[in-house]
Order: sequence, then C-alpha cells, then structure tokens
Amino acid sequence: MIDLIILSLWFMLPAYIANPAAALFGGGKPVDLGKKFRDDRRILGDGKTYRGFIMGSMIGASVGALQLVIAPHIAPCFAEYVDPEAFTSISYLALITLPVGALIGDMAKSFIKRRMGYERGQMLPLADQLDFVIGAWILTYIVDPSWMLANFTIGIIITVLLITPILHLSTNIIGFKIGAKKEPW
Ligand code: CTP
Ligand code: MG
Ligand code: K
Repeated sequence: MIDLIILSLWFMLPAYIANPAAALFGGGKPVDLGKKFRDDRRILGDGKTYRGFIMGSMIGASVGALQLVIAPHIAPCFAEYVDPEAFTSISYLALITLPVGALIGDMAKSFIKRRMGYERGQMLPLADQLDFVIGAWILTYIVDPSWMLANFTIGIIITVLLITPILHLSTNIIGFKIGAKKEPW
C-alpha cells in the first residue's frame, strides 16, 4: 500500500508540478488568441495561456530532471518499501511528456468545458481533477510506451486516480489562499 503511494507520487510528480506552476507563472496571451468557436463561445478561454503552458512544462520537466539526479541517492531511503530500480527508472522522454501531456489534457478539458457552456474557472468535478492525469498518461504512452507499461501497473494507476483528487483539492486551496488561483478548485 505505502509502496504504491510512494511510487505514484514519484512517477506523477512532474505532471503534478505542471498545473500549480502554470497557475503561478501563467498569464498574458491566451492560447486561443481570444478567438471564439462555432458556438460563439471562447475556444479555450483566458485561463489557458502560452506562458502558463511553457512555464508549467519547463518547471515540471525540471523537477523530473532533478528526480533523475537525486533518485540514486534517495532510493536507498525507501528501499524497505520500493524496489530502487523502479525509483531510478524515470525516462528522459517521460520527464517531458508528463508535464506537457498534463497541460495538454488541461487545455482539452477547457475546450470541453467551453462547449458545455461552462465559464472560465467554473468547476467541472472530476474533469478538473483528472484532466491532467489522463493527458500525462496518454502523451507518455504515445511517446514512451515501454516506460509507461513497465511502471504504471494497475495498482499504481488506481492509486493515482484515488490520491490525485485529494492532492489537487489541497494544492488548489493553498493556491487560492496565496492568490495564485481565483477559485479554491
Ligand atoms: N494557467 C495558464 N495557462 C495554462 C493553464 C493555467 O495561464 N495553460 C493559469 C491561469 O491563470 C488559470 C490558472 O492557471 O486561471 C488556473 O488554471 P485552471 O484552473 O486550469 O484554469 P481555469 O481558470 O479554471 O479555467 P478553465 O475553466 O478553463 O479550467
Ligand atoms: Mg480551474
Ligand atoms: K486544471
């Protein structure tokens, strides 16, 4: 159980970091350039910006790179629970696809929200919490399927799906309190 939680957090960290980094450093020109879709609503909305996408991707990937560097040193601390091999396995491709995929998933969700008539920032339960997980998994699976299949066992997938909404809600409440987010979700 504890091993699943440790590995889930470890593998998903670059994706988990991408969202709050986009919220902290985002702003400026929106990805959809202010354009509207056929339904006369914004394609994505003002909550999806180039700066958020780029900063979120870069910071998420930097955290992944840092994980690669420190893994051999901290894996022994967790050896009681987790196979050090798994700990040190984050691939160069995955440390990029996890945050980039997370932010693509987040944009795809905004596209769907706008089509449903939801305004920017309006909550869509579960989609708001899991969009980036699904995006991170799909892009990683496309780019580096062998890493994905070797590390994301059914147990880890279920653990991620269970712990992510809790983590997401807690970081968003912090983000709201420090003023990085307009809503606490
Ligand atoms: N953000 C950004 N660029 C991105 C993603 C996020 O600039 N690609 C910033 C925006 O300031 C956004 C904040 O992070 O308002 C919080 O992100 P999120 O909750 O995903 O966006 P919402 O504003 O809730 O918009 P939506 O309803 O489209 O999800
Ligand atoms: Mg939101
Ligand atoms: K989001």
